Amino acid sequence: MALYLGLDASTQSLSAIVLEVDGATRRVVFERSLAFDVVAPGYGTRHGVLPSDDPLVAESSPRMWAEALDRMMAVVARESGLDLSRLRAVSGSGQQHGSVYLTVEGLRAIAGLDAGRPLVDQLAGAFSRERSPIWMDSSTVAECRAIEDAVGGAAALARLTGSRAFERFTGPQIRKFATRHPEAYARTARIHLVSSFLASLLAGADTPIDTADGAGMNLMDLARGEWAAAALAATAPDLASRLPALARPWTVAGRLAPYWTGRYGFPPAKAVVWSGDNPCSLVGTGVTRPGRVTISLGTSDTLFGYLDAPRVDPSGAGHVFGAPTGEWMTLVCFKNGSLARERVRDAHGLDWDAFARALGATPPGNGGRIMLPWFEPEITPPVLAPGVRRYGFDAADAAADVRAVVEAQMLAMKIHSRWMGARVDTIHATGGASANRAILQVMADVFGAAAVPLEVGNSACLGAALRAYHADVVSEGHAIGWDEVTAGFVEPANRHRVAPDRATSAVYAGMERDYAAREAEALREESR
Ligand code: XUL
Repeated sequence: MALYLGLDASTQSLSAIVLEVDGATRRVVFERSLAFDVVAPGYGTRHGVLPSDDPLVAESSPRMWAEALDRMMAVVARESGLDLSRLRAVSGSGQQHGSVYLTVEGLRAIAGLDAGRPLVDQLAGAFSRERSPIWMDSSTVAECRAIEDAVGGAAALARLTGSRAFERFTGPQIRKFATRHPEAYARTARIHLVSSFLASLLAGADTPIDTADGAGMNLMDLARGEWAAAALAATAPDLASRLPALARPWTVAGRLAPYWTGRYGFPPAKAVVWSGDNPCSLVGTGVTRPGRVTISLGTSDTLFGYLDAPRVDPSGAGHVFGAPTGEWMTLVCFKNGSLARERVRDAHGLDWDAFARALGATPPGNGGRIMLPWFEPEITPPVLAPGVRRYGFDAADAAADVRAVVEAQMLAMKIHSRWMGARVDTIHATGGASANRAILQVMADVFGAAAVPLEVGNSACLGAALRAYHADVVSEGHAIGWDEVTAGFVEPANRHRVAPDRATSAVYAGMERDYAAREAEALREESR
């Protein structure tokens, strides 16, 4: 019986899932989550993000991520009760786009970790930048334009890398760092993604970026899976020498380093390259062929699907990333996801049950009341000056507010995913809020498609563990299809399936036009 460990470094927490695979017997045997704010309060993050005076800046601490990884490995070793000698491979999932800046000393420290001392104590002088920019950052508008101009425009950059320049993508963030802090950039020996940084700590070596997460940088040639020289030149001087190699998502980068075997008794299991949380979620929700779409309701809300060719979004709103299967995936990301739902819940002193009851007590369509839920700067559509707009009601009306935020999120997802051209009959729903049936009903009605939650809630972490399993089998020289990899793990919880209501879907079809019109009007005002 083999064990596989998947880790997930998301915005707010570090999670672990261990799978047991024995022929057709497959089950999750361990699951745990550690919230950064709770287990590492000394770093001062709120919901995993460091405080900042500038609302456009969002950063976190790479040191905190390393400490949380160390804590989680201790928990898996000491509290899971599993016979870890059966652990064959480990992989992981990281919040996308965020970057980690290492010095030469940092690379040396990673290669020589001492099992006798805590990991984080060995990272003194390891970073040329103590605060890592993360996906919630929108402070690089000027850098985005400069990069697009240098490669021949937004459409040219999208054709090359899969996306026009986006503020949170790694390339624009690197450009900002290199131009504003040239001395610190000069001291930077390696720039990793969150995923490849944590993978490097596990392997005790400088580990490649996988081509799925690499596509979220505005730096990779999407079709070839190689660094795109024109994009690198448009971003920062001598960037090629500062980036790790790119590798296919099932690459075994090495073995768990002596730090993990010596300190916690792990076996030298295969250390598989990590990937981004959305690519991992693609696998963890079983969307490994066309015709299925996932909506993930996490810190960000994302909608994604599988693609068998690298077609890009002509409207410029969406992205195309690599998929862990070696093909591609489409994605649209909304920053005002769970934090917006929580803001409304908290503003009215509700818990999630009361939130669901408020949804149930209000009519679909909300009697024409509409909200644009831009509590934070928004990614889709791009909104830099946050501000919630309410039409036909005010913030004091709790029930209307609850329905308005959920309807707005679902309508925006429907409108901004049209370019994917996906015929949706079933939506696989994942993330914390997918357990809320009232929210799933709005999703089903807006899309006119059934919404089904999955048995395992943390699909990114599950996907990471499944990728460890896949890489282990492939590295032994055996072929294995993705349906076989995911069988028994990504089953939709059909007893919780929510069917769309035809009459309600008709109400939302009309409302879609009104919502799009309100959104367009607000964007015009913002650009004035
Ligand atoms: C995707 C994105 C977010 C982060 C969240 O493009 O920015 O979904 O990956 O962790």
